Amino acid sequence: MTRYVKVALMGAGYAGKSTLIRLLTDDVTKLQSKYQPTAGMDCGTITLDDRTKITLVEMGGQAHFEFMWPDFMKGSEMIVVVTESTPKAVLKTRQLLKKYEALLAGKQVIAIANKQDLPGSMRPESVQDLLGIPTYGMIAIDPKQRLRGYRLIVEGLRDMVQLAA
Ligand SMILES: Nc1nc2c(ncn2[C@@H]2O[C@H](COP(=O)(O)OP(=O)(O)O)[C@@H](O)[C@H]2O)c(=O)[nH]1
Ligand SMILES: [Mg+2]
Repeated sequence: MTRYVKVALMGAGYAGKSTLIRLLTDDVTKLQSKYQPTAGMDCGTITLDDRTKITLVEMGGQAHFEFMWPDFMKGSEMIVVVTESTPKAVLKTRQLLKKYEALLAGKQVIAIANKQDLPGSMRPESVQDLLGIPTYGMIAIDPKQRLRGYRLIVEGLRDMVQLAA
């Protein structure tokens, strides 16, 4: 029987969650550059082995979807907080983390400092200082980052659930 391990992506709209899901889960070679806000949710699946699949679920970023976040978080083994790497976006992300602190407690939580290709981006270490959780830089529109992104998720999950090597 296939086991599904759920990973929830949270973060403000426009952070790059849908792009990250496409980067990690599809066969797409061309990553869409025109922004389409996610209505409700986006999701994709990574097949880890013949018994385990990872489902990446995006929690819709717009405020009117926030009411669904607690449910998404409860059922997830891991939460990936995606943020743009501008100081303003990072501070907003910090507020989100504070707001949902209680629901995140005891879960594997990492942050992705996305859009590192944009000039003036904060370095992942600086983002980590502000957010207080392990933070990794990312360029979700760059197909070359696919393996690295995949590893971040799989290694993060390894601590939480017993996955086959
Ligand atoms: N320059 C740059 N743009 C990105 C990157 N990741 C995503 N984007 C763009 O940012 C916009 C919002 O991305 P999307 O994945 O829809 O954000 P979401 O609202 O968090 O799901 C889109 O136009 C993406 O192409 C990145 O690493 N670098
Ligand atoms: Mg989206």
